[in-house]
Amino acid sequence: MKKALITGITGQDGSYLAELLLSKGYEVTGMVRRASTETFERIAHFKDRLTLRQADLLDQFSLVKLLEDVRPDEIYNLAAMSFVPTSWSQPILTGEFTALGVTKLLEAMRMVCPKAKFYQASSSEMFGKVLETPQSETTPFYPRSPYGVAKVYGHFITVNYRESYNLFALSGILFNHESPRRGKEFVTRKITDGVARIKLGKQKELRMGNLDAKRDWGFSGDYVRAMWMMLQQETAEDYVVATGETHSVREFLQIAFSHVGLNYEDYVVIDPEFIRPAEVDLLLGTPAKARRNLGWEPEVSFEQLVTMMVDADMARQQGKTVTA
Ligand code: NAP
Ligand code: G4F
Repeated sequence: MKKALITGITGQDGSYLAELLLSKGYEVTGMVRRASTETFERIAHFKDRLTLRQADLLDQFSLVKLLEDVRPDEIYNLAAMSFVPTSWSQPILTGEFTALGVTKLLEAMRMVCPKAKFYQASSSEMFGKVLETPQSETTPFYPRSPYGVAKVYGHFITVNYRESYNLFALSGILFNHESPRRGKEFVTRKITDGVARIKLGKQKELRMGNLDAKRDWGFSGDYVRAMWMMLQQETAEDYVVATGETHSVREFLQIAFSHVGLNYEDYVVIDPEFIRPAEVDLLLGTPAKARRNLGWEPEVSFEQLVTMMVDADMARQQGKTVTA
């Protein structure tokens, strides 16, 4: 039985990845940080099949101890401060978690289990003010937020540990991916939650930022499959994971509201509070390498993603349990 360690298991991707690995027969350990209230909502429906261990990306010794105890075959480093606007209000903490945290975990792996395979959650946010379109594994980075800068550090320290110490360490450069488990502060879930509440008369308007920003949006369930596939290869290489389509926030709004028979223009109010100090205007990735080397394909279309999220939020707002 293979052993996997997932940092960030309580997050969107961690929960889908854990379910995928369990379905493949892995013994899965999730790293969680201590909190006064547990944040296990996304993993509650299969928590009894996991081992959860407390450690923190900020605490080197806790990581070493964790790896000594678990001795994983595969390590998926998904934990990070992942919300771009918070990276402007907490830039130093973002760097500690999202950048230096990667080095701490790589160092622990180098010391304790150098034969393990390591996945780093890199991001299309590293392309920022894009230098070419579509973006691929060879597109230079131009990050536009403290989060993007921290992810560039995490990306290159992973490349460096691979090249310097011959570790099997790689990065997935994942474009935006969403699901009914997405945090409510991200634009897609903010919209689908808002649509459901407006439809049911619980909310009157939806306050938004830049509607012209474009993103290459996919489904988290498809993307965690790509993470696993990368670690099953003979050689460690970095991969872009994207759908190859880009859509604006406005298009997302149109589909989401019209799915419940409403017109977004009647409810959306532009609020300067949600405009960022620097914007990433357009992201569009090419998954050609992932398709060629891994045989990976996304299975959920943009429209299916939007309607799946609206349906899940409608069900939640009506008091139903959603585990999708
Ligand atoms: P998420 O839902 O925000 O989950 C983040 C996870 O990191 C949570 O489990 C959180 O734990 C944990 N975490 C944060 N700081 C930690 C610390 N100091 N020690 C231990 N755990 C910590 O993010 P996601 O959408 O699943 O994304 C997973 C990863 O992929 C992140 O690294 C993100 O930056 C990256 N990424 C995401 C996307 C995307 O579109 N979703 C695209 C590219 C890259 P708590 O529950 O305790 O807060
Ligand atoms: O959903 P978002 O907050 O995601 P963003 O900034 O693209 O970051 C996400 O994707 C990255 C991959 O590229 C990940 F690395 C990162 O961890 C995260 O998962 O915003 C998307 C777009 C932005 O252009 C933003 O300006 O939506 C625009 N937007 C417009 N109104 C809004 C809003 N974003 C949010 N969060 N809230 C709004 O009201």
